Amino acid sequence: MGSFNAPHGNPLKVLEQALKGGITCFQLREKGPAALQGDEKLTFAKKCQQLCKAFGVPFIVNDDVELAVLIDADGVHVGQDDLSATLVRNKIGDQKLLGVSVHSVVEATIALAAGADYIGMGPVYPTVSKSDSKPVAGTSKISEVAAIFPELKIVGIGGITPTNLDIVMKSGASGVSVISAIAAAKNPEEAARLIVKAVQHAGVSI
Ligand code: TZP
Ligand code: MG
Repeated sequence: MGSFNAPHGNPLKVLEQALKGGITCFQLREKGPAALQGDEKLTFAKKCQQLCKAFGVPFIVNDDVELAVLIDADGVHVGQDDLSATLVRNKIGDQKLLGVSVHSVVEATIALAAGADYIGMGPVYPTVSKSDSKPVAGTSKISEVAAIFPELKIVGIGGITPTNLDIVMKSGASGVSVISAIAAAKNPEEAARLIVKAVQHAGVSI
């Protein structure tokens, strides 16, 4: 999430509640017209990082490699239109997590060769959180990539909720990534708890 994704409250409070609810990773996605800039972004990022540290949860920065290196984040996530994954890997070294958004087997192959630790795939369902998102992809590409790279960690994204994630996990995803299902929930802690529970349940029944 970014600071603008929390319609019902303070974004830091929302992050804290999500962490209490059991999220296992956090990605700061501070981009678009409402994004904080400069020092404000830096301060917000550091506060998010501190919260994540307190809960022992990895803190990943979307797109902004300089920021990630500056504050020693746990990782960086890039899309196909951002800095190339190879370049990012060279900049961050081999101790940080590298996530790459992909939409095909070819892109997944390239991401893996560049040293991606995980890939994001979507949008699985329609999303309100990304204005320039690609067409809805469903789960077929996730299944394809998972069949070819069974060890690769795939994270499904886009319109995911506790009630529609089962098929995403059963298609071969290792996890799911959400913005609005938690950040726009009236009770983010409970929303996170429900998602974690649904993911664990889906994992068990594979
Ligand atoms: N990439 C594909 S969909 C998406 C991103 C960043 C947004 C996901 O947000 P939500 O609210 O969980 O649909
Ligand atoms: Mg990006």
